[in-house]
Amino acid sequence: RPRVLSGIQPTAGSFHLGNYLGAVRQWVALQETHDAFYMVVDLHAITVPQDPKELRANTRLAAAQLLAAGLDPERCTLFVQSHVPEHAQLAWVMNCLTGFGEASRMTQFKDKSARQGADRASVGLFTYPILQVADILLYQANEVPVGEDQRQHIELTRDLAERFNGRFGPTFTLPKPYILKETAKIYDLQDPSIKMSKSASTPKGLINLLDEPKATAKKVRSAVTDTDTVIRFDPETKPGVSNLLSVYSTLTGTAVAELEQKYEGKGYGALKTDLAEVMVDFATPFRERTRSYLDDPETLDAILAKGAEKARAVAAETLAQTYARVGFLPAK
Ligand code: AQP
Repeated sequence: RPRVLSGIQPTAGSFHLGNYLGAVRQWVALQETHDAFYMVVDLHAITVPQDPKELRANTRLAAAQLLAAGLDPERCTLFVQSHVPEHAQLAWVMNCLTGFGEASRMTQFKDKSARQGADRASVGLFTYPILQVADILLYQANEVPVGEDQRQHIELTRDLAERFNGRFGPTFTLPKPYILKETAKIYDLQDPSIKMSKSASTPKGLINLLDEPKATAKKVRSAVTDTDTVIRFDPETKPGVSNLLSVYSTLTGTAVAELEQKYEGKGYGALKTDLAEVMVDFATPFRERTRSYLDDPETLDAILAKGAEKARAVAAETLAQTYARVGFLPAK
């Protein structure tokens, strides 16, 4: 079975619709066909200031949401990144292989540091794509299911893997991004020119899966569309409506063309009211399942402990091989 690896940050508490449709939904499907490793990336979460108590709680919350979304610990390896120390260890080696200019070209860093103020951005934020390189290479992943915003980091991963392999001998598998066109980028409901994001979206533009259903329905009903009234999928000229159609189509498994037909001659109001209902029908059981996993932290922690053990077995082997290739003297 080919291997997949991906991660999600525990930073914000609730997953948002972009995280779910862009990434987590694919994770659930891929555990059936792939040897799948999924993690809550708490090391990435400290690239911005964090509250320790919240980080701990949010790490469990992220794991609970992944299980609620349908990850099955019998079918995949689910773990917390900091439970596998090899991530930070391999990241150091990768840091030393990356050019300063190369790292400076990462658009995610540019966006995030601009939002924080360049002086306040940490070196960790600057090097986080390189930690991500280590995350992927440690597991010799063939594919990485992510949203479009992560494509550049997968390219960096391939570049560094090739560089390492060229310099020290074949060591790492070159991974490919696994990005589904329809859900590669879910847009902000109030500003469909930007991606839905925990840090850049306004509360009204962002759908958190754990929000109150009433609040979710209201956000969908007040989504920005356009002055036209025609319901047609055309991301160029009708980004707001097209975003709603993508979400609707994916959550219900209905083709976009079918939705266009269904809403022909009806206004945006009808589309939004129905989509609000679809969203609530999806989010309500998701919230309940998340809650039930959180109510039993012992079971949750045991799942994560078992996952970390499985992950470490793979990670330790890759790290040992890397250290040997680099020329570190083995500890006796
Ligand atoms: N709007 C989106 N559309 C499609 N996919 C998305 N992802 C995030 N936003 C969208 C994908 O979700 C996965 C996990 O996200 P993460 O929180 O760990 O990473 P992130 O990029 O930091 O998420 P945000 O909300 O976009 O955070 P900020 O605001 O900090 O940039 C990833 O696979 C990501 O592609």
